[in-house]
Amino acid sequence: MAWFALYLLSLLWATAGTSTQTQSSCSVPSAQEPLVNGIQVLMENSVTSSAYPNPSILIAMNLAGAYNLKAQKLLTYQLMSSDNNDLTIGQLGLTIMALTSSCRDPGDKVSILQRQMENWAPSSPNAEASAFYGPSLAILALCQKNSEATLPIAVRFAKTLLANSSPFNVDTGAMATLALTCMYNKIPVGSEEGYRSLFGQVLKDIVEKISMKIKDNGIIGDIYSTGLAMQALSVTPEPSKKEWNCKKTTDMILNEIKQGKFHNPMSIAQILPSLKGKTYLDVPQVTCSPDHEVQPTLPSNPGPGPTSASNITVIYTINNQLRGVELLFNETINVSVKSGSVLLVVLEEAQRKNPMFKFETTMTSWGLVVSSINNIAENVNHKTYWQFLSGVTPLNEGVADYIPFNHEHITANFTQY
Ligand code: B12
Ligand SMILES: *[C@@H]1O[C@H](CO)[C@@H](O)[C@H](O)[C@H]1NC(C)=O
Ligand SMILES: *[C@@H]1O[C@H](CO)[C@@H](O)[C@H](O)[C@H]1NC(C)=O
Ligand SMILES: *[C@@H]1O[C@H](CO)[C@@H](O)[C@H](O)[C@H]1NC(C)=O
Ligand SMILES: *[C@@H]1O[C@H](CO)[C@@H](O)[C@H](O)[C@H]1NC(C)=O
Repeated sequence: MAWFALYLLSLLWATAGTSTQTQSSCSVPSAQEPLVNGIQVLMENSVTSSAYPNPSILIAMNLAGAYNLKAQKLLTYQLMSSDNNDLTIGQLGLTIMALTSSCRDPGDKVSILQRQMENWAPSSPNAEASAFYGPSLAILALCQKNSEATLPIAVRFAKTLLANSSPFNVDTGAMATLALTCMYNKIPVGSEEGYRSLFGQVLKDIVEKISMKIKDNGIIGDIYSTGLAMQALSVTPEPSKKEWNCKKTTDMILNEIKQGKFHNPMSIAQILPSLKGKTYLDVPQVTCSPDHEVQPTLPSNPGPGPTSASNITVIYTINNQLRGVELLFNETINVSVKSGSVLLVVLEEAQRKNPMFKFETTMTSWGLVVSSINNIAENVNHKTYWQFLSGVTPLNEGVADYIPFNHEHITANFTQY
């Protein structure tokens, strides 16, 4: 009997041990640190006076500890002088957090965002999940600046989220978790229990949905949502029933970094905090030490990859079955490009061969978006965009990053989200 009790106790001890262990043994092993430094340097070096001033990059470099102080300064000044009228609520939220992480006063940006969020309502009662991504960023930023004034805004947001039934999106769920966790942690003492139970309930709901997206290999959603999901799962006051093996996820991401999947600076900005044990909730606590440059240990160069001069053929279809009855089209072209070219080169070559394939792009934080093909343009009000597919599977990278293989069938399909 006593033996059995002891056995049970040791079992309990073992499980308790492993659950804390999964959290703490989750940091990047020191042998792999140069790999992480390598992508951080890549991200920081993407900052130039002509590049898109990306607040997510400033947040990531400040959370990680910046190496390139010139880039840090340049980006800080670019963001300080950005015109508030050109920014969406999500971009304002990111810019406020970015300036805060550089120990700068975001000035009137906070009150402007506050006013905009007081008037916020979802575009429709059943808006698509990603419509909550920008508002989550806004609430996260406002929560860090003035949580008490943000309370009514966050309550309305949480209730809308709870009522929404559109398909779940991991990136958005993660950002909403960060925003509502910030609010949850700052509920004023002595206020009604209602706040705690509302935020708690929504957090429980979202975190459960994020856990459902944890794959056997550790990836949460897809590789580009994993960084944000890791942040969410590591801060939430409402852990899910399904256990999360953080080490497995970290190892998988390190592997993907080795495969070169994180070269887009924005993809690095979204994964780096998690690899450094940081989250967006740490932004107000960043300490800005006096300028002294630290040199990172970098990975030994693997040398240039296999360069093959041969060409590949890509089958490229543009399909619009949505807009302008007399404008419907479904055209296919075979394009020959140098092996290893990104998809953008295929689009350029198609356009050169046949004017019907002409296209336009817009610059964003993730790089170039294909905004128009054959005069049919994406439209936020109609929720239309050009979706890119390989066969029938949507691509998980944009045209400037994705590298097609020989005889791949790429389709640009005009569709709705
Ligand atoms: C919302 C959203 C969209 C919306 C954007 C429009 C809108 N009105 O909301 C729509 C549905 C159009 C969209 C399209 C695509 N998206 Co998207 N999108 C997002 C999401 C969930 C949030 C973006 C956001 O609101 N950011 C907040 C605001 C404040 O920041 P912002 O810089 O102003 O945001 C703009 C850019 O993010 C841009 N954008 C959105 N998606 C993409 C994708 C690429 C490749 C580029 C260059 C720009 C871009 O649109 C935003 C609004 O203008 C992110 C998730 C994430 N982790 O970032 C994925 C995300 C950025 N998208 C992604 C992808 C893959 C795509 C598509 C390529 C999918 C496809 N197969 O076609 C297409 C773009 C195709 C094209 N025509 O070039 C990936 C990018 C991964 C990568 N390594 O490149 C992400 C990270 C999702 C993921 N986890 O995989 N997207
Ligand atoms: C468009 O063309 C492709 C390739 O020729 C074909 O497989 C597809 O069925 C067509 N789609 C429509 C809607 O006509
Ligand atoms: C395009 O390539 C496909 C497969 O590689 C081939 O079957 C088709 O005949 C080609 N079409 C043209 C117009 O060259
Ligand atoms: C090879 O691809 C390039 C574009 O990358 C193109 O200009 C050239 O014509 C192609 N060569 C052949 C033989 O098709
Ligand atoms: C292309 O878009 C149309 C219009 O939204 C949609 O009906 C169709 O299913 C899409 N095709 C693919 C392959 O996703």
